[in-house]
Amino acid sequence: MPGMPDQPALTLYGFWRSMAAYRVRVALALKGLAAEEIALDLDAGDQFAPDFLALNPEGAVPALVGPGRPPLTQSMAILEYLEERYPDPPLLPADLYGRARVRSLAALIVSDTHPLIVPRVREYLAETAGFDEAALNAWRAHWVGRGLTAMEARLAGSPETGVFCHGDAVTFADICLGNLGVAAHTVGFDLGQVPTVARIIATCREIDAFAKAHPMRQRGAPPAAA
Ligand SMILES: N[C@@H](CCC(=O)N[C@@H](CS)C(=O)NCC(=O)O)C(=O)O
Repeated sequence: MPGMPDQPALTLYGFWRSMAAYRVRVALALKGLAAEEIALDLDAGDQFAPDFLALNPEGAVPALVGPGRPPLTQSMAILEYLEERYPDPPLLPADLYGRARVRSLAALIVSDTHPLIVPRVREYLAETAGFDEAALNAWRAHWVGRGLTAMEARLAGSPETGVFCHGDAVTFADICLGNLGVAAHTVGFDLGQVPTVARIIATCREIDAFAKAHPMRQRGAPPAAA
């Protein structure tokens, strides 16, 4: 497995469509780290298999397993771990305010947008709250659109925004924005409405680490769903 010469063997439990696994995949690649990926099928309920629940009792991906320690879960905790353990290249700014701004932008997506569209929420809406397919699609489009619009307002209105979300280097915020861009495509959101967001997503897509992490390039992705 290619990667840093003396890096420990890493195993990433993911799912081709998972936004949270995408974040870890991009961060690993940007840090030059290799991980073997075990592909779960969340649509088939693999996240509730006893073997996987032993790794993450929450029943969610990603989980990152390394030698000699329990699994790490929660994508942003994993990113923070990678950042401290492998600081080069940095994915957070050097200054305190910059780090807080980047984490704030990331949280808008990771904490306030993504949780509303995960499978367990969609399943609850369908099975308990009576949502049909159209209502589910409207729900997902609403929250993805709201997240993208809020990101546009944050980014377009800030002097700290540069080539990327914060200045001219990739940070956690771009990793999170990249996967919201994938969700935008899924719900048919026109990125023309959010030009700053669209520009940054397009710039990120030119970077190998982002391109290779794209859901449609993962094992398990349906060939026709591009
Ligand atoms: N906040 C968590 C989110 C984890 C999460 O919900 N992952 C989704 C896939 S993107 C999942 O495994 N969902 C399983 C389910 O909802 O049943 C993180 O960032 O790691």
